[in-house]
Amino acid sequence: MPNHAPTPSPAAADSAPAGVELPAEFNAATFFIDRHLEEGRGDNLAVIDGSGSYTYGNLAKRMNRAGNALAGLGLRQDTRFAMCMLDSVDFPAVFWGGMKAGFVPIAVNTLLTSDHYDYILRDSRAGTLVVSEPLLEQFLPILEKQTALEHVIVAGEDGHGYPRLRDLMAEASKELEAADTRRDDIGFWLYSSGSTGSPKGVKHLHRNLVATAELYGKGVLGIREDDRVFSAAKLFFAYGLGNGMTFPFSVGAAGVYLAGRPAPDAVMDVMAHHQPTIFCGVPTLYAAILSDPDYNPSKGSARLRRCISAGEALPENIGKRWNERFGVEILDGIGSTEMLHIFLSNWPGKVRYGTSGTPVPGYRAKLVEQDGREVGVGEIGELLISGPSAAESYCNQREKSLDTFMGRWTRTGDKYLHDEEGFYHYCGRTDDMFKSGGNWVSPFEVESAIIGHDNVLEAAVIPHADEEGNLKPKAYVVVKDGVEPSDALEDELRGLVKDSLEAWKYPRWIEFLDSLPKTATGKIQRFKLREMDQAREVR
Ligand code: 3UK
Repeated sequence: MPNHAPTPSPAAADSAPAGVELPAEFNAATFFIDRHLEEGRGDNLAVIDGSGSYTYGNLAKRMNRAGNALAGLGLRQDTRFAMCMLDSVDFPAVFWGGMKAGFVPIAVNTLLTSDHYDYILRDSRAGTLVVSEPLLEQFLPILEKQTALEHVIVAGEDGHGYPRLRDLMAEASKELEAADTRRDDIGFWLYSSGSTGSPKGVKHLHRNLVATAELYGKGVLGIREDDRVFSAAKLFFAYGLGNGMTFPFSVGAAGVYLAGRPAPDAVMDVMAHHQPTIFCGVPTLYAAILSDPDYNPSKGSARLRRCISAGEALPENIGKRWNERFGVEILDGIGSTEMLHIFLSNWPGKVRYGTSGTPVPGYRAKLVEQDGREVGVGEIGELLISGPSAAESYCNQREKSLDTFMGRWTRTGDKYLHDEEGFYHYCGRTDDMFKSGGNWVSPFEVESAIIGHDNVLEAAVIPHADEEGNLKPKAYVVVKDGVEPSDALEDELRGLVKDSLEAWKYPRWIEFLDSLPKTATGKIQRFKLREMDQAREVR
C-alpha cells in the first residue's frame, strides 16, 4: 500500500502555489475511506442519515459493493457515469465506489427540470445513470431520447422496471481493489449551477478533493475526528460535497445527511436530533431560521461549535443576529464549483461580518481591471484565484475554458475590493454590476442596505432606464410574512439607502414581489428580473 498521508509543502515560489504533496499513484477513495480502516478508525461513525448510522467499516463495504456493481455493468476505467441522488448513505457509496473502481462520477443537481437533465446527459455523454427513486420521474420523459445512455439504476424501494441499486450491491463482492488511478487523473465532474446560461460540466482531479480538505477543512475550519458536520447544502453541490463528505472523511469524522428539502423546521429537527458540531448553510437559510423567534439554542445543537456560510454573501446583520441568538459565529467564505471549495474566508475568532475575509492559506487572490492590471486598495476589480484545487476545464466548452482557467489563475466572475487590512468585500457578479451616471453601482451593496430594514426579507437590484434612457437602480423587494407593502415603506427604504450609501445608489423605483427568482442552489437570478423588466418596457 502506498503511503497516502499528505504532507503540506512549504510555501512555494510565486509561480507555484503552496499545495499538498501526494504520491503520483493516488486514488482519493482509499485516502478518504480505506485509510481509516487501516489506521484503526473503522468503528468511527462516517454517516448518519434518515435510515440510520454507518461506520467507516460499513461504508467501505458499501463503497466496494457499489464499485463492483458498476464494474459488473461493463464500465471500463475512466468511464463517466451520472448520479442524481438525494443525500443518504447511498451517495458516498456510489461516489467513492465509482472513483475507487476508476470510473468518473458526475454528481448532478437533484432539483432540475427534465430539460436540464436532457442537456446534462447529452453534454456529458454519460452511459450510466444512478438515480434516487423520487427523482426518476423527472428523467422518464427524456430517457428514451438518449443515445449514449445504456443503464439506469434506481436507488430506492421500487425500481419502476429498472435494476435496483440495492440488488446490484447485494450481488456484488464487498472486496474491491482500488484502480491504479493517479493524483492528476480526472476523478469526478460537477455541473456548475451557473447564474446565467447552460450548466457547465466541471472536471476535477482526484487530488483536488484532498487540497480542499487540507487547506480549508483543516486549515480554516479546524475539522477534527470528533466532529459531526451537518450541511444543509446538498452533496451534489461542491459546497455540500466538501462539507458533508471530504472534510469529515479526511479525519474520520461523521457527516449528517438530510434527504429532504432543507426548510428551517427540517434543519432544526436534524440539529436537535443529531447534535452536529459544525453546521453549513446558505444566507437565506440563516435568515429564515432567524425570522422565527421560536428557533432558539434549546431547539438546536448543544454541541455546535462552528457555522459556515457560502453560496452568496452573508449580510452583516444576519451574522450578528445569529451570533447573538446562538452564541456561535458564522464564517462567511466564498467558493466556486471551478475551485471546488472556499478560497476566501473569515476565520474563527476573527470574523469581520460583511466581508468574505482573507485568502485561505494555499490560495492566492488578485483583483484586476479588464486589461489585467491589478487595482489598488479600495478599488473594485475582478477576483482571480490561484490554488491547488482548480478544475482542469469545462466539458465541451473550449472558449469558456480558456477564458476561465488561465494557467495558474482562475477567473471567478466576481467583483471585489480589498481594504487596508486585507479583507475582501464582495461587490457583485461581474455581469450584474452597472454604471449609473458614470458611477459604478454594485447591486449587492444596495440590496444589503435595503435588507437592513426590519420588514424586509430579501431584495434584488437591477439597472432600469429612466425617461431619458439613463440607467438608475431599481429594487425588487420581498417583505416578511405579515408585512403590507406601502408607499411609506418605500420611502423608508429609499431613506435607508441614502443614509448609508452614495447619492447615485438609491433605488428610484421599488417593486414588491412575493419571491425572487433563484437558481436551484439559492442564488438570486438578477438576469431574470432584467429580462422581465425589459419585456415590460417593450410592451
Ligand atoms: C458566489 C459568493 C459572495 C460567487 C460554492 C462554497 O457557491 C459555490 O459555487 P457555485 O459555483 O457559485 C460560485 C459563485 O457564487 N458566491 C459563493 N460564495 C459566496 N458570493 N460571498 C460568498 N460567500 O459569485 C461565486 O463566484 O455555485 C461555495 C464552496 C463551494 C462552492 N462551489
